[in-house]
Amino acid sequence: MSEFPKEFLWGGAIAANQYEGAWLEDGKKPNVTDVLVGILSKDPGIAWNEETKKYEMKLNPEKVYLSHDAVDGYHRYKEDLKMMAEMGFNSFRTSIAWGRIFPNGDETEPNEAGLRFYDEFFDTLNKLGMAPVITLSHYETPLHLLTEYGGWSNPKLIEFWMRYVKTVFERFKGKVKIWLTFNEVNALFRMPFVAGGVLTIKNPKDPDSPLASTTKQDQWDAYHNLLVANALTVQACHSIDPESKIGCMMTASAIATYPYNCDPDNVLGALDVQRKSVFYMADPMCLGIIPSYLKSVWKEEKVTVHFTEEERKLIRENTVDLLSFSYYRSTTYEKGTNLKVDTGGVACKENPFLQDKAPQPWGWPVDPSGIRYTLNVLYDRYHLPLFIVENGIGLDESLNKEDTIEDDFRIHYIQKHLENVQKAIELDGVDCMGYLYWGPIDIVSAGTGEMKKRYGFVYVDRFNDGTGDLHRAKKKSFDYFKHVIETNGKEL
Ligand code: BGP
Repeated sequence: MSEFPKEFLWGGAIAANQYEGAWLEDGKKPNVTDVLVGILSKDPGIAWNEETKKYEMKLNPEKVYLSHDAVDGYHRYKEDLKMMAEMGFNSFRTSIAWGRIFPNGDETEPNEAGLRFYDEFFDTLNKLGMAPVITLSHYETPLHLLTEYGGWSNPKLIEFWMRYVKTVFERFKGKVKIWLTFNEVNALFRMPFVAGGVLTIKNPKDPDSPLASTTKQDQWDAYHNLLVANALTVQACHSIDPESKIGCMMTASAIATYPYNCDPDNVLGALDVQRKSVFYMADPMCLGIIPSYLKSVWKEEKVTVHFTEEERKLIRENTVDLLSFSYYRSTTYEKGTNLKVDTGGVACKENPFLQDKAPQPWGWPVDPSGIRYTLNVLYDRYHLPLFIVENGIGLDESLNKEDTIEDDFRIHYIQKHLENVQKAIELDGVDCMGYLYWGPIDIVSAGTGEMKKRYGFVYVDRFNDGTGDLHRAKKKSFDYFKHVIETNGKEL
C-alpha cells in the first residue's frame, strides 16, 4: 500500500470534561458529566426537591467524581501538548466546555476567564503545528440548563446555545478552522441525559431516577431542537468565519451492524438499527432532509414531532461541510435478541468471525474491517469529506518497573484499523480527511466514569479511587504512532 494523502490529518482527540478537571475553576459551573457517576449509581448526583419541584445537584461526599479533577489538563495542557507534537500530530481535537464560557448557560455575557483559557489553549496548539479541531459540545451541557429548563427539549436552549456558539466563533476566528457541532449527537436516545442534555422535570414519574423518567416526547422535542440548532450553527459559522469548515459528529459504530445470517428479517432489522441509530440524525444534518420512515416511528412511540416549513428550509439550506464520526466496534443483529447499548455503540450476539479478542474487561468487540465498511456506507450515502475523529482501544493497564507499558495490543489494533482506512481511501475512493486516535493521553472514561479504562499513548498516574501522582509516562505505542505519522502511514 502507498502513503496516505498528503494533507491527511493525523492526531488525537479528547474532550474537555474528561481531561481538564478544574470543574469549578475560573467561574465554571457544573455540567451534565460532572454528576453522571452519581446518577448512574443512584448515589444520587442530582435529587428532586419537593419544594421547588425541581432537580438539583446533590453529591455524595464519600464518592469520587473523577471528572472533577480529571487528569488536571487545565493546568498541565502545555506539557501534554508538547508530547502530542513530539509524535508528529498535525491536528488535535478537544472541546470547549460550554460552562466555562456561559457557566449556567443562560447568562447574557460570557465569562472572560473561560475565553482566555481557550485562547491560550488554541494558541499553544497552533504554535506546535497542530490544527485545532473543536467540538462545541462534548456531553457538556451546563447542568443548570437541565434542572431549570429541562434541557434540549426546551426551545429556549436554542437561544442560549446560539449566544454561546456565536461568541466562540467570533472570538476564535482564524485560530480554529475546523468546528464540530454536537459530539455523538445521535446517541440522544440511548444516553438522553449526557448526549441529549435532556431531563424531564415536569411531574417526574420516578424522582429518584431522573434518567428513567425522561419521556420519549421530551427526547423527540430535543431531536427537533438540536436539528434546528445544528442548522443555525452551520449558518452562523459560515457567516462569521467563511474560511472555517463545520461538521457534525456521529457515533457510527452502529453502521457496522451485520445481519446475523441471511434471514431477510435480520437484514431488514440490521437496516432498522442503522436508521434508528445513525441515519435518523445524519440525514438531516448532511442531506437536509427529515427521513420519511420517522413518521411510523413517531406513531409507534405516540409522540408529536413537527417541523415548520421555515425550519425544514433552514435544515435543507444549512447542511454540514464534513461528517466526522467515532468508530469503535461492530455488532451483529438477530431478531428477538436484545440489543445492549453503551458509549461504544450497540451490541447483540457475538460475531464468530472476528479474529481478535481484546484483553479488556469491557467486552467491546474488535473489528478492523468494520471501519472500512463504515467509511464506505457513509461516503456512498453522503458524498461528504469524512473525518475519523475517534477510534481507539481502552485497556486495563499498569506501569512496569521501567515506568512504561508494553501495550502491544493497542499497536495491533491501530495497525489493523489503519490498514482498513487505507484500503477505503486507495481502493474504494473514499474521501477521508484524517484519523484522530481517541484518548492519546489517559483520561476519564465517558461511559463508566473511571480511570481504569485507559486509551493513551501517554499514561497518567491516576486511579479509580482518586489516588495517583498524575505523572505522565510514554507507553510503547507512543513511538509506534510517531513512526506511522513520520512515514505518512506507509509503514504501519
Ligand atoms: C465516545 C465518546 C468519548 C469517549 C469514547 C470512549 O462515545 O465520544 O467521549 O470517551 O466514546 O468511550 P469510553 O470512555 O466509555 O470508553
